[in-house]
Formats: sequence, C-alpha cells, structure tokens
Amino acid sequence: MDFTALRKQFPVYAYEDIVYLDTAASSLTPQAVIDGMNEYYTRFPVNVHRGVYRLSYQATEAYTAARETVAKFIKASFEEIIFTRGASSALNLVAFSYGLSVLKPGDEIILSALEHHSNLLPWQAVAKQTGAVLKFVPLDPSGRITAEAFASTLSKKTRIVALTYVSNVMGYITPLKPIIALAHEQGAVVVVDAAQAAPHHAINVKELDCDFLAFSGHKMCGPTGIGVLYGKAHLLKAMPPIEYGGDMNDHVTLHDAVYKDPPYRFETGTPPIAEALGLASAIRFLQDIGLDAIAEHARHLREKALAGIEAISGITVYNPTTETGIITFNLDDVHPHDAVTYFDADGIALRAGHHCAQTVMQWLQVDATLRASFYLYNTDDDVKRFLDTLRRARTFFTEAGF
Ligand code: C6P
Repeated sequence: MDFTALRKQFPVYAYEDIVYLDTAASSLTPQAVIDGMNEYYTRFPVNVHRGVYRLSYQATEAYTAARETVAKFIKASFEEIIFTRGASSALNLVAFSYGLSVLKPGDEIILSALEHHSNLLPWQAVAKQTGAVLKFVPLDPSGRITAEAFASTLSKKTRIVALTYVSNVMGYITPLKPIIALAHEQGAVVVVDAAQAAPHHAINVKELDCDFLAFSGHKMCGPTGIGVLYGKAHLLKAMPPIEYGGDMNDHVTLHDAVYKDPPYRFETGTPPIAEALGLASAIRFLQDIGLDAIAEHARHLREKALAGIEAISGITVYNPTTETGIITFNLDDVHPHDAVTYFDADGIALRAGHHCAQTVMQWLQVDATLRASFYLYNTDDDVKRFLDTLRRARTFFTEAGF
C-alpha cells in the first residue's frame, strides 16, 4: 500500500501544510466519508423510520445498511449495534442502563488507572448510586494491565469489568482474551472501551467474547457525532432505556409505554443519519486499505520516531515499549503546553495535557504530557519534520534556561 499517495484522499492536506499527529483525539476525514454523508444530504435528506414516501424509504434503507456494515465490521448481529453520539455516550449507556439495573451494594466493578474519564466517571457515578465498590487492576512497572494482576483483583463479588482495549495515553494493548475468560468464570460481564482499538485493529466480538464494546466514528476516519455500542443480544434485550421519546416505543398510553426491541429501544429521537452513512463509508475505506496494513504502518512510524527521540537528550518517553502508534513524552522541565506551542508554530499538531485520563498522569506522577499519535496518512517525512522540530525545541528551551 502506498500510504503517501493515500494522503491525496484527505482534502485537508490540499489546504494545510500540516504534520498531523493527533489522530488519537480525532482522525482526519477522507473524501469518501464526506461523499458518504453528502449522499444523504443531496439524495434523500429526510427523516428515517417515519415517512411513508419514497425518499424516507431510501433514507431508512441507507441508515439500515449502515448498521449492517458496522455489525459486519465487528462480527456482530444487526440488533446488537446501537448508534450513539460517541464512545462516551455508549459507555454511559451501559453504566446507567445495565449497571444501574444489576448492581447491588457491595458488588464490585473492576476498572484500571489506564481508563479514559469516559470509562471511569460513569462507573463512579453508578457505584455511588448503587453502593457498588470500584476496584482497580494494579498496573505492572511499565504501566500495563496484565491478566495475572487482573486475576488477583477478580473476586466472587465482581459483577462488571470495564477496561480499555488500547490506552489513549500509553498505547498499550490490554490482553483482553484471558481477562474476559477469567471474568466469565466468575459470572462477571465485561465492557470494552475500544475507542482507540477500533481504528487500528480488526475486532471480532464473537471471538473476544466481550459483553459490551464501545467506539467512536471520529477516531477512525468517520464523522464526529456518532459512535457505537455493541451489546450481546440477550443482555440488551433485558436492559431498560436511559433516554425516552419518539421512535423507541411500540405502544403508548397516558400512563405507560411498550418499548421497541434493541437496537431501537436505545435510540430515541432523530438519529445521526448522515453520520451513520459516513461511518459506514469510513469502515469501507479502512477495510479497503486493510486494518493490519494500517496498524503495521503506524508501528513503523512509531519505531522510527522513537529511535529519533531516544537519540536526543533531555526527553522522557513514558511508553517506550508501546505496540501501537502512540508516543507519550515530555521535554524535561518544559511544560507540555509551552512545547506544543513551539510545535504548532512549525505546523506540527500534537496533543498536550492530561488526555482526559488524569489517573494515568497520577500513575506517571506528572501533571501533563505531550502525545504524538500516528495513523495511515502520516509518512516518513512527517516523522522527519517532527524530529527536526523536536531537536530545535529542545535546544531552544535549553538555551532559554529550561
Ligand atoms: N480520547 C484523546 O485525545 P469520544 O470523545 O466519546 O469520542 O471518546 C471518548 C474516549 C473514550 N475512550 C478512550 C480510550 C478515548 O481515547 C476516548 C477519547 C481522545 O485521547 C479525546 S479526550
């Protein structure tokens, strides 16, 4: 695959001379995805599931086909795919629907310090409401979740395990298969935050045997405003909705209502129709390239960047053994917001801050870090420009007394 040629499919590069290394926050959008959304707005820009006329049927068919594409992408069934606003709202849906209905005082929820706030705060809130107890898998010295450490945290009281598949700060891949098998032996349900995994790895929910899995469109070349919650059919079927309104019910009287079966029970109101079409286009786009090839390309760029960084003194890398395209680092004694401003002046977009994962910062014992994340549109030249700027930044801040 010629990844440099692929860049032409991302219109932003025609306008901006940018080295974009912030994909872990949001990926760039290819023309195919813009076309996918435009098809809705140009051909059948009307509501779904309601209109008894040709255009509405067309919109409904396209929206239904988009859900089928997502289901096939992760090897799920149609009714197991719920469209949400993003990974955050997908994780909130599991916590406030499944979590609130099953948790009793003293039940345990296992999380880790690697969780993004979107897979920590909903569980904190649900634990407070139910009297459940949060437990955290101790991380190994490099900051990883291991199956052994998970086994030592698991108990007969564990009802829910909610873990990240790939950490948005460390880039580590969680060994989910043995963890899920262990959790199931104790009768616990496993929720996977796949926001950073879905853009890079082929996911097979049947093989993984997870009970719930969440991801967002905008980190995998798709649009903002759409995400996915996968849930095993029998679990979803028993869950109450957390939002109520139009299109999620079969029959309504003054004092009661009968709700539709999943997925519609969890999708009240007008759904993100153009965004669903855009997400389906993104999936086709990624599959045409091949997820393995994308992951390999990101790994190649990360290794090259890492070798370059390690040759510069005065820089700390927090995840030198990461297996994905994320490098988290700091220029020693330089605040990451100062450093990121220097990079921006050179047209290089990095992320600086706590990355909505403050417990990772606490584990690393830093306030904030820089993060470079590589994806399919990045090139060897991007790595070179990044390293050139890094060298100059290090000299600049050293000479300025940092
Ligand atoms: N992480 C980052 O820069 P939303 O915003 O709902 O699409 O995704 C939330 C989310 C959940 N889990 C993980 C592992 C994530 O990385 C994210 C989003 C971005 O790292 C924005 S904070």
